[in-house]
Amino acid sequence: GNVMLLSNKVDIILEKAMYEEELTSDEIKYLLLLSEKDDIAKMFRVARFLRYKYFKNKIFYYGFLYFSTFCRNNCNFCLYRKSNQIVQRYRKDKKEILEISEQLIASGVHLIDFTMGEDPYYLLNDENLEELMNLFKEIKTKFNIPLMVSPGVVSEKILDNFKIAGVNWYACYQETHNKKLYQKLRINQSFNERMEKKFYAKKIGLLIEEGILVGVGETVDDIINSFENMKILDADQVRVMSFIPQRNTPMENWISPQRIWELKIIAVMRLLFPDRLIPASLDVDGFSGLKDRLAAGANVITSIIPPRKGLKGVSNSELDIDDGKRSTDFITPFLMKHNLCPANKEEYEAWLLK
Ligand code: SAM
Ligand code: MD0
Repeated sequence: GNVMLLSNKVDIILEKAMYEEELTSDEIKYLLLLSEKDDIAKMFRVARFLRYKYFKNKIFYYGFLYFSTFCRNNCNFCLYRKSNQIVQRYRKDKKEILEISEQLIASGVHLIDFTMGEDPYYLLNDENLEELMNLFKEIKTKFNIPLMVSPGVVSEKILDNFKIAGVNWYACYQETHNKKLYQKLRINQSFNERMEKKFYAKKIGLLIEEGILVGVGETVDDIINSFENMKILDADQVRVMSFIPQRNTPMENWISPQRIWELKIIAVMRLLFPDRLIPASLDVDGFSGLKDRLAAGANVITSIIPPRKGLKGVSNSELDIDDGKRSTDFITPFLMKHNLCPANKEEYEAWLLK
């Protein structure tokens, strides 16, 4: 009975989590360090229980439109870092962006994430930037769809303009909240500025997504520190992604971390942020990585990309894209098989207004 059950430390902590009582850092650490299969399975069950409490069996779909892969930065982990001369880059024009958006929307995504490298074409030219803002406005009025932008670090004025254009979300991942580690990953980029832009975005009424990259030399305490920062930011969507080594970059010979680490972090995020959005990204392990991430408590499928449009992913620039395995047609039957289903438009939009 209960007495037996609660004699286990893991059960005591998970019961607290289930009732949404605040966990101490030691308890969070204990969960992150779980190594017994049964214990981890129990944690995933509680994560799914909390997901069900807030979202029932409804999953959200995010289209991913990486419209420019040009970047002025030199992130050590990224394929698209400026110094990588061997990568073929593209910048989609207005017509292509509109067409792809329309196709994504018709396929049933709840949101489109417009992502770019820190492309000087937009960031250093007011006219081009204005055209981009107009494009977002046009997409908003034409299709009435929630929008996310992932443009990197931009000025407050640009964030204001995104808000005016009707953009809902600003995504900008810190990768780590350990300043020393951050400096090794995001070479010559200000830690504080990146954080401050998220606080500013939140202040002007944008929803924000914060995220961490794992397998890059972080400690368990770094992860706990990131959770604390996500709390302080009051992030609406929180994510973790396993690092994928990229050819011709300083970290190309690193070994990608074991996926159980990312999965445990997804589950702990669900316990700590039960009512927030947590992605299962198709970008890390493609379609085959979806099942485990959903089982760990994720509730948004991100990186849905239409095939054969010349679009790329970030961490897995090609995996599952052109054969259509990152499309809703392919994913929905799989969800149904696992007693989950795509939410409808109204359900997603109701969450945004909560
Ligand atoms: N350029 C913008 C920025 O840096 O914020 C937006 C897009 S950036 C390419 C999106 C995210 O992809 C990064 O913040 C990082 O978390 C993730 N990412 C990039 N390279 C990765 C890799 N090799 N493995 C896993 N995730 C990666
Ligand atoms: C994803 N590949 O959702 C995308 C990307 C950027 N906002 C998102 C990392 O997995």
